[in-house]
Amino acid sequence: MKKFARFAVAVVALVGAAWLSHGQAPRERADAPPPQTAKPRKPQMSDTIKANVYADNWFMLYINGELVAVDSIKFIPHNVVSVDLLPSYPMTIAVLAKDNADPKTGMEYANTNIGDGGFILKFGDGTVTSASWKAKRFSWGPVGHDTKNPKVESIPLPDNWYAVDFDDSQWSHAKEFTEEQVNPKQTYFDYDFKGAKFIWTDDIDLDNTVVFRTVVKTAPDGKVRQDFTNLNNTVPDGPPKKPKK
Ligand SMILES: [Ca+2]
Ligand SMILES: [Ca+2]
Repeated sequence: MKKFARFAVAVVALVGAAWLSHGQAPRERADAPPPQTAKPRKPQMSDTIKANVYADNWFMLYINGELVAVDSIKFIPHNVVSVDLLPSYPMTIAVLAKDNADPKTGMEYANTNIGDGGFILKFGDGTVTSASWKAKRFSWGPVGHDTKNPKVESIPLPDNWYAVDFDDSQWSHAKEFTEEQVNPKQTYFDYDFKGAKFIWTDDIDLDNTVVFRTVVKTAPDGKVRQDFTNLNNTVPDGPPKKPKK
């Protein structure tokens, strides 16, 4: 009986070892071929994401150091700019936003009114504006709400404010504002901004030129997307070349 028990244990061990070996995923086995890398291909529109942007009153948008959108209307009517983007992560987003303001008085409508700003953005990958973004003002006025003797203060915009490696670590975070505070026009409601927050620097009335920056490390919606950044360094899915004779 003892002999049979030892035999049974040995058989179970052998079968178990064989099963374990068989059950291993092929790429985990030493003799398996390396996993195939994705073949370079040309990007298609299905690889892009939609960017919806609304600014009171104007913006320019840089992604990874490249200019990708400029608001085509400086002042009114307030418009939504909707463009296609080919995303690449990490994604550095930098925005120059301006409230409509006379550069000498900080006011609008023939220097009779202090206008307010506001900026909101949503990308098809789930990227949205929020207080997690960095923000800094570069021009503000009329200082102290003094409309009788209006003065504007400004600091120069750094040359590389939109660059990926620009250091914004000392900047404050953006402040979120409600829809009621910004009071966007109807066109805003015709586009998808769900989950995005209106942002500006601290004073939505007096701060007239501001810069926002953020880095989106991975796609917020979790979708894995091919990176086409170095497309010009490869020959994507072209027909095989004829061998030279
Ligand atoms: Ca203003
Ligand atoms: Ca405005």
